Amino acid sequence: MLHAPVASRMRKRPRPLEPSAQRKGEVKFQDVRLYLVERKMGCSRRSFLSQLARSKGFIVEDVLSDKVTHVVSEDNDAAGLWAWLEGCGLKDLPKMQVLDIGWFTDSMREGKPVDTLPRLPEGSTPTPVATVSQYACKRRTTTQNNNKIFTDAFEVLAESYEFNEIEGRCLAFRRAASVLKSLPWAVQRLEATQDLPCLGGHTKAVIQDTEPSKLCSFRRQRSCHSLFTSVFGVGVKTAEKWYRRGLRSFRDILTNSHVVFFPAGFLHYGDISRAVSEAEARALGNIIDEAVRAITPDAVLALTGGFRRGKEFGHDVDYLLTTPELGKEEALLLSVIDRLKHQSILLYCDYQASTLDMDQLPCRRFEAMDHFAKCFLILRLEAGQVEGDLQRVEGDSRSWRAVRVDLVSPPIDHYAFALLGWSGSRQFERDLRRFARLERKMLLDNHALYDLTKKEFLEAKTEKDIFAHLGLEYIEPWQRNA
Ligand code: DCT
Ligand code: MG
Repeated sequence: MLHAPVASRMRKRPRPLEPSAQRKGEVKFQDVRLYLVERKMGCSRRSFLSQLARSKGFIVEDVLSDKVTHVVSEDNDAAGLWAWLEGCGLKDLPKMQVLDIGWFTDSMREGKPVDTLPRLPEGSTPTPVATVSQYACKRRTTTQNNNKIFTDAFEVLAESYEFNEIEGRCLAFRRAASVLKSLPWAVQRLEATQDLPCLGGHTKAVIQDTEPSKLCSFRRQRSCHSLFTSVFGVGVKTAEKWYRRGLRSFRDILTNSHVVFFPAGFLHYGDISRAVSEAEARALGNIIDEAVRAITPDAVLALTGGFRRGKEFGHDVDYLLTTPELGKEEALLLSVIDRLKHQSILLYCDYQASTLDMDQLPCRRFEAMDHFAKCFLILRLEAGQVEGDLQRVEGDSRSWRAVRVDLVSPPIDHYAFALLGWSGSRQFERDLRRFARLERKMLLDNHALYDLTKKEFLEAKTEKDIFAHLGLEYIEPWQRNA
């Protein structure tokens, strides 16, 4: 990522490349003229990369002039790089693409210039930052993340703080990541983040100064943490306990005599730790739909979770299931489980009966599970049922894989709240609840919306009704990837 050199040191003139290395390849891209910044990249790497680009049909300029269309730099901090570029006396700088080495390597791999992210114009930002809300539920966030390089770093740190129970910092990095995910442009200079909400000193320091080495130990801890929690049934606490005991791998756990807890997830670990594709989710939807229709033809079955938000991959498939007739939903869920069992595709089932009690509502703890009847399943999915191929590791010759499925059964009068809650993302939900509480004096959860001023529950048949009660513009599910 980006380091902080002294801008003045960058004023050094780039050493010209060996003329003999020039113009050997045939030019394929007349409109693209690259310039590689030597600073940090070094002379020999610059020379090597220039030859590579030329062999792939790119024009590479040795000298930075107004002819250049794409400036590529490696490991330079944005602020220093821009200060240097501004000092080069270029007329056409505003038109140039100023890009990180990632764009260059992607382009070399594809053998053509890959699309660039929207460029951040000098001194201004394409979306007025003043209009970016501190609440994710007032932002529209699609699955296209223009700032992955930063949001990944923030999420590594957030998980690390969560792991170490430093809640405030964890939340701060989550919120900052969520703000950057919503931007339709890529942050290329720290100054561009100046007026954005939720970006405090710590997060800005990461943007300015993230060095791979700093993230290394966090990553190591995180990789164990998510390795353990990826086992279905292992919560954060257990993962943490194992990590603190010095356990770093599954072999460590399986051979450690102190570990008595042996969750069901190990049964199909290889399969359920692998992402589920959209095609696989669709195939499972068909299977569940068929089972549901055979029992209750007019039942309501809805896809929720990440796939409803348009994600291409997820860790599980989430469905809501209910009946138009109030009070029949729990029996339907049990019958569906039975049917899946008879079809021999039920590999694992953890059923939780409803504990819904209106007197206990509204619940103030979001991270706690809701009270609806639900089951956490592992289902067997046959390759023949999926359009395309199954997600599997190379060399796996089985004709099926195991997939995690959550089926949640709210009564129809709570359906809209359950749909909104289970559609996520988690950050979107957290901010909806925070917004409701702080801005509207209302309590929202997966079951209901309670108006603290009027001291009454507000009814809703659809998600739109809930947004309307909250006085929020409706946000489509595919815009909730906060
Ligand atoms: N949820 C909830 N209450 C919880 C946990 C989660 O209401 N205690 C909501 C938030 C997201 C949704 O349920 C689905 O959860 P996941 O499957 O964990 O998230 P996802 O967005 O579907 O992500 P993935 O694609 O990884 O499955
Ligand atoms: Mg999910």
